Amino acid sequence: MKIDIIVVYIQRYRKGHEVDFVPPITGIHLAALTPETHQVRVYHQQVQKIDFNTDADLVALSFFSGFTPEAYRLADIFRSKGKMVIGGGPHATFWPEEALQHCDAILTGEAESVWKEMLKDAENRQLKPIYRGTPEPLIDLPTPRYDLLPNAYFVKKVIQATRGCPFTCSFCSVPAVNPGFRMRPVAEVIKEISYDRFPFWWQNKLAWFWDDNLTAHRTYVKSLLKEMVPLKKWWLTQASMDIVKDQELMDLMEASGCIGVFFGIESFNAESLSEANKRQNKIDHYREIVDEVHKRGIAVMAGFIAGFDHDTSDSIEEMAENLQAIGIDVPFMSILTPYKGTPLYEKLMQDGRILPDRGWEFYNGFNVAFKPHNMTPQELLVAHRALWNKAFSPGFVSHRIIRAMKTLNPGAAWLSLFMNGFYGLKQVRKNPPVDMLDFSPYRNQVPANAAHESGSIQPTSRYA
Ligand code: B12
Ligand code: SF4
Repeated sequence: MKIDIIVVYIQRYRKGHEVDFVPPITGIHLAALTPETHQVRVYHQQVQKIDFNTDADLVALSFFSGFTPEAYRLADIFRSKGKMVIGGGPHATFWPEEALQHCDAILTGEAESVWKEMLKDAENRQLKPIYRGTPEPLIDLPTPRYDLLPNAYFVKKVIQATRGCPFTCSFCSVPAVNPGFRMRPVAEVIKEISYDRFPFWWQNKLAWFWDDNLTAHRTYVKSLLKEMVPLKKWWLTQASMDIVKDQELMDLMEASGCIGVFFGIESFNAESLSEANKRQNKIDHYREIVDEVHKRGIAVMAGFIAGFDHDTSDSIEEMAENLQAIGIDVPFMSILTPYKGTPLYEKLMQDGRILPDRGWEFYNGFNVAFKPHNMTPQELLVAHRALWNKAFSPGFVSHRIIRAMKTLNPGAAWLSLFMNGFYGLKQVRKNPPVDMLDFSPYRNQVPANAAHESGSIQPTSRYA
């Protein structure tokens, strides 16, 4: 069979498609899991055009909730052209019946246990509607098909060493999507880190871990890092803030070439952190934790969320100064979003606070899909945009870049320059995130997210 795997995307900035740095691993991982008897291509819609005249027999769509309207649009087009269409990923996992209105079959959960069976059934034109993947030990996973990545991506070596996270933050679906915490054998991960067939030196040098929380199992991560030291690579990952208490781990991170860690800091408000069940974060220690990472020359990327019940417009805007004051090198600022599979979703549903007239395009981390406590949805949106614009204003951006150049290791300084430059330019070009309230390519074509209200699926468009 000829298979096109499409990693779906909807632009999240007014000019959002021109460049991106790091590819998702999902498409090239699925391609690697695909038996060699099939011919497989991978499209990343974020940087590539979709070939609607493809000769593929099967189109496999991977999508997050926020990209669902586009996934369904693509599915409908491909099916009208006689293609078999299947879907998977975190949205389809929680809304399989909805996705089945557009796809011939859905894979829920992780693919490894059922992917080959699904392909076989597709080949025989006997697809069942739902394939339920079960979490398996992460042993003998193939190396992702890096060769199928488009040139548009600056970084190419994306890796996953572990799945899952031991924490249970209220807004996060990781515990439901990837239950438990599972680790790949160190030798298999090292094989991928050593992959050296990319055309440019930095693509061979830099490994980006797309793990939920690589440092969760200390013994494991230390044995991995010990093996990485002689490879002399640069690498980045997500981690929890408590890593700084473990000096041996910090030493190994530095020695093995870590250039950046991403912390989910989320908030500067103790009540919001408690609401988020983010008990591992201690506000009083933010500054010293960031300093501790900086001492090793490593950059700190961090996620912040606007829209908790204790947030106000002022407290959201103040986050720009707060994150600057604690020394964050690259901030990522999102709007709280109630994804199914999270305690947050259950709570907001129970309280009748999910806005039924907002389609899935509002679930992209940059738009409001629920009734905030202290603000209107519009006020939350405006406060988030103000935060974003301030955090990436020329003064803030240049301060972060200069500090990184002076104090961090060369890889970390490079990271700060690139990422701050990228988002800083968007700000200068007045190119903030796309505001779906007044700018939506989906306005006239997508089904509303009415499922929330009824508990069942109502595939009617609120714009029709
Ligand atoms: C790495 C990652 C990122 C990376 C890469 C993004 C990307 N497009 O892959 C970055 C940091 C950029 C990112 C950003 C965002 N992310 Co993210 N991310 C993850 C993370 C931690 C791991 C995903 C991953 O690569 N896993 C490894 C690969 C191999 O597995 P996989 O993708 O899960 O795919 C498996 C199955 O789902 C299945 N599968 C997937 N697709 C398909 C398709 C078919 C046809 C089939 C058969 C099977 C199948 O098979 C795969 C193998 O088992 C997950 C958490 C998680 N545990 O899933 C969150 C997660 C996917 N992200 C999430 C979100 C919300 C976002 C953002 C919107 C956040 C924001 N506020 O901006 C942005 C979107 C940006 C973008 N451009 O896509 C949510 C999605 C929730 C939802 N219902 O949509 C998750 C689940 C975390 C959470 N908060 O709950 N993310
Ligand atoms: S937000 Fe981060 S720490 Fe919390 S459960 Fe999700 S992956 Fe784990």
